[in-house]
Amino acid sequence: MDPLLLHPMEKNDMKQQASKFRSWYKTLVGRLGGILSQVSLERIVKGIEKGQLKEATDEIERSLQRSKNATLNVAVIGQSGSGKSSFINVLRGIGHEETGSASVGVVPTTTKKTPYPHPKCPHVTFWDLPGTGTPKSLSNPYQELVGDDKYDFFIIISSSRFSSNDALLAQEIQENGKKFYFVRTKVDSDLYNEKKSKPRSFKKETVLQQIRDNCLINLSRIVSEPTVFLVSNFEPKKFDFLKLQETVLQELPDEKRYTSVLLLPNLSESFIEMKRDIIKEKVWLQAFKAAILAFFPIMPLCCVFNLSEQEECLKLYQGHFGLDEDSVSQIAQELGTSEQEITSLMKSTDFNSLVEDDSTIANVKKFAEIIFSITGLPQSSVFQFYKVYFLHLKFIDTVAEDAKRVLAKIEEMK
Ligand SMILES: Nc1nc2c(ncn2[C@@H]2O[C@H](COP(=O)(O)OP(=O)(O)OP(=O)(O)O)[C@@H](O)[C@H]2O)c(=O)[nH]1
Ligand SMILES: [Mg+2]
Repeated sequence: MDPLLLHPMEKNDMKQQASKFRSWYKTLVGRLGGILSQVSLERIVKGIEKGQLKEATDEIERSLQRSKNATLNVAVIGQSGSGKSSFINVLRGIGHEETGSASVGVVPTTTKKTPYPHPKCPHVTFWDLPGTGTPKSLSNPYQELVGDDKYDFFIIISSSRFSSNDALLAQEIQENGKKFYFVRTKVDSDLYNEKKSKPRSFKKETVLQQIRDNCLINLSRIVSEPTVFLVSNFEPKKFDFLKLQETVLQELPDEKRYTSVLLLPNLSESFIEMKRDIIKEKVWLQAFKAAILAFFPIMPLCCVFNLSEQEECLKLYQGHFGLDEDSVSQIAQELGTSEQEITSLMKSTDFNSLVEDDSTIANVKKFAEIIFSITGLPQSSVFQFYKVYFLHLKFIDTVAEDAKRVLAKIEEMK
């Protein structure tokens, strides 16, 4: 049973309620982890166990605020021309020729440390650092470029054989107690070149393995369990791009995960699922907090159902899944089709039918009746509260399914 039905009237039952909360929370959290850190989860469980519900809800609020305000600074560093700026553009979902993109070129291009905030979230910044290994490059790139300590982690970009510069950077980052991910770019052109030069013996997997092994052998002299991600900045759906993003998300501090998941491009069904999981988790935590507080006499379960507010929320979810008006028009343009063709795949464009959906209303009635029978809280406010809660779950599911259909269409048409 959904612990939104938890009620502190049954004081002797609070241990059971706390364990219900813990197991329910585990079912909400995707395989990458969720919004609550282990420490916060334990504090909330303890609060419920002891009947100190205000402490539990305060902890939920603190976690939600931390995840909302989290900043992320990622430094991208490596040999000149290795594809750092191109890589940053891919992460920001910006074409190399678009306004605001990082400049990309065949000659040394990035000459000073440049911050590139994510267009959808200014709290997340990618730092494009000038390339190493050119006549103008610095003698000790780490000390001179990195200097301060503001970065959450580094991405070392390399586009050819593992070099002494790559080794130096990896070592310096490691010695400074920072995390790095090693990314080998341009594997598309390696495959092309190998196929051209050895058409009879060419095997894609063998070439990729050779590249991977070369990096791994060299990195293993610096870190104990090295990982290498092979990517092409021209084909981010292929090779290890998705794996890299998943790995980073898994290893990020919990409070930074929510924002980072929302910024994932809709490159795969699994990314769409990750977004769905974490947005639902946030909605549930907010509802859980409100439901508990409602048992305090001074805090009624006040929730006014306002249609235009709900419509705004639906738009917000569409934005999280890359289906806002601007994104739809960009997708249509890229596919050489009309916006109408894309919106015809989206059920979330029909706000009214989502609001009037029978299954949502049935769920609302069921929950509201149970709560009323336990607490005697005014039925109308309980009804409104659950209506907003279930409607948001419906919005999120519908937009996520829309995103999958649009993704399939993009794949079909490309
Ligand atoms: N084939 C291929 N070319 C790439 C890839 N990534 C970047 N390039 C090309 O490599 C060249 C250099 O890319 P940049 O992104 O400017 O490299 P950079 O590391 O930022 O270079 P500097 O700013 O000079 O240090 C450009 O011509 C890009 O189009 C890739 O994954 N595959
Ligand atoms: Mg550059």
